[in-house]
Amino acid sequence: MTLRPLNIDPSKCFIAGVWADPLSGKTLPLLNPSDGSLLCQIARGGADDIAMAVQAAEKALSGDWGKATAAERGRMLAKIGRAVLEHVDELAQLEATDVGKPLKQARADVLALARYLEFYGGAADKVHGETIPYLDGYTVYTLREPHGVTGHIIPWNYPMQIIGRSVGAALAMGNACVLKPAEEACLTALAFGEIARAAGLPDGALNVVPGLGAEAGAALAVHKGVRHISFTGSVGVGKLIQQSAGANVVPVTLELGGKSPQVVFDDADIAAALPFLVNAGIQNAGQTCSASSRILVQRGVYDQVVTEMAARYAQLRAGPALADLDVGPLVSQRQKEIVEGFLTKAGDLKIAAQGQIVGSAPTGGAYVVPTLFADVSPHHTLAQDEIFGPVQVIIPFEDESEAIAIANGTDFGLVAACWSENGARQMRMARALRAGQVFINNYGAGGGVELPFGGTGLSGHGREKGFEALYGFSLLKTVAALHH
Ligand code: TXE
Repeated sequence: MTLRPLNIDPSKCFIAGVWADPLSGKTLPLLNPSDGSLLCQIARGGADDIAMAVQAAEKALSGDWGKATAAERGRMLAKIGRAVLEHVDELAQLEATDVGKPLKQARADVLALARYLEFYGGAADKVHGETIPYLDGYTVYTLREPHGVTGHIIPWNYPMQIIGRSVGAALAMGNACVLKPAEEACLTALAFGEIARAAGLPDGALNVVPGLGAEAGAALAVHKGVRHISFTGSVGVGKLIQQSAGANVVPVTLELGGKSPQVVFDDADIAAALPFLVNAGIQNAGQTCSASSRILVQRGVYDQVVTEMAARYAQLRAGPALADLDVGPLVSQRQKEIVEGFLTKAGDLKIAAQGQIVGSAPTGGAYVVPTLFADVSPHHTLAQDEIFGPVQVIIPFEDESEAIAIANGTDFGLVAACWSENGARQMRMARALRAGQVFINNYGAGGGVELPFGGTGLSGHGREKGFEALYGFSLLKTVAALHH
């Protein structure tokens, strides 16, 4: 792996536009999930580095970045987006290697990052307040102002996409960001800092501090200078972040994963549904917050769907990220152990089909055999808990009301899909499904950056993507002027 074209030094933090040694002098090993080898040492940032990064962000806000007009910020983001595209090959290679995802999926992530920047660049000067009719003698209007310094704690599964949707939106609204990437995959976050700097983003508008969650992450979440926190990750850590933010009374956006169902009715176009049913479960080896890990199928087409999904599973090949197969390794041995723990808990559940790990996959890689279970009870742990691996369960149901009860019968509420050719049923299901987004006869709608995204229940709260993110990353101020 070469870091040279991207000009990054992963053993350092990126603060105020320069590479800074972590103040503790400590580093952490970063491993290649495809073979277990050491990729490089990364900075083990801590509270002192976070404090420096927050200070750099505050300085940017009182300097050029704070003074930039909305149109200037928009142009800046668009320019960074174009710079990202100029580095599409290097970034895709880096993301694939670091996360372990197949190269074509990593490439799609780079394109998504560029698209976020294009979208938020164009939107920056189109978010405005309103005038409000009020008592005689008053002029009342609202302003949308930046929060100030925003903290972004992101996971390892989609670093570039999550940077696009959260840092992109925060910068568009004039905030200055401190980004804490995951210790398992932080290279593209660092590369993005450098690309943005080279494109002209003022120093300190974006700072990247790698490190452990309990150290750098926790320090960012409690820092009093941080005015908004955006977190994507596990439910347990999300609760901690909410507590920290609560102590400082700052808003948080939490995106915490799910157990998202696709509901297939007897009248569905099964041929159209099949690729979505499988891909939504195995993309990024199932390590996707919106992964569809539960497939609910009505009795009339149950056997057909099981047979046809099983046939697709039998063809799935898992192997090294750069071999660009269907499924890569999981991000780490720890993640592999979590998923294998679920496979152990499967007990005597019926395995409908399994893919295979290719012979050339190195033994040190974090590979898990893609596995499809059928006839699963909706109450089984595999049908209730987020697995975050290439594992799906199929659950039969009799009628619409049972489908709704099962679909809504977990603690999560991120995504749900309904497959049916009946228009009235589509509308009923769209309302009945408890989720932040519902897809009818598709899954994910191609991931469009325009579509607000977020959850309910243990899936979190707040919305990223689309214009909603811009509202979330801004402070609404009401001005009431009395002028007799
Ligand atoms: O997440 P963590 P992990 C789920 C998924 C997965 C499980 C564990 O089910 O199996 O979580 O993954 C930082 N204060 N998701 O352990 O720990 C951490 O450094 C502040 C779903 O990797 O939540 C990283 O940057 N920050 C999810 C980020 O939080 C802390 C994506 C996420 O790590 C911290 C990832 C602390 N005390 C996992 N502890 C999704 N929604 O897509 C950790 N962090």
